[in-house]
Amino acid sequence: MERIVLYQGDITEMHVDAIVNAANKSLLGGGGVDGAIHRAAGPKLLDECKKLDGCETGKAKITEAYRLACRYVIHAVGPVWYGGKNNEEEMLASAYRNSLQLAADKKLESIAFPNISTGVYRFPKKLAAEIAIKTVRAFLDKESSLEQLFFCVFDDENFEIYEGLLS
Ligand code: AR6
Repeated sequence: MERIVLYQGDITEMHVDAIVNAANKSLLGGGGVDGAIHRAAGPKLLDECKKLDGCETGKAKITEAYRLACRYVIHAVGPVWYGGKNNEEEMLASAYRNSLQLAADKKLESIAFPNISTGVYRFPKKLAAEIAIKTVRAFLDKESSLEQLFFCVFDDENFEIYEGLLS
């Protein structure tokens, strides 16, 4: 079984233990994949998020998934791209790593990531994909409960990039 799988589609429909949300520091919702996740999960997700007191860039927090098909939502805060000299690369790697650590702490077996920071936050897509793949491979190489990791891409550009890098 392939441990890292490329999937194109809507992350809110994925039947995995946890989906990752590309959230912002407030954890109170927004547009893009964050908006889609909150819409699909229903208002109880926001109620739980309000109790979390936000989240720093590069970190992540976990909640229940309510009406979603998955069991948990891991809200990761990626960096806004300001040109690359503000520690953006390390912050993006850190967002992936901390999400994976939360999943491993709960002994989850499957997880799906969107392309964190590559939408509204303008992180260059190819560089973001290289960082994402390198970071998750390093994590999965350690002992981890995770048996399957999905890169859930939405747009064709990210699909092409991931297809090229993963093959
Ligand atoms: N399923 C999977 N991927 C999606 C979906 C979906 N339903 N919808 C969009 N994407 P973005 P960011 C992809 O902008 O750049 C929010 O307002 C999209 O094509 O959602 O990390 C938050 O509240 C892109 O490749 O997240 C923050 O304020 C990727 O998800 C801010 O945006 C990420 O795009 C975070 O910005």
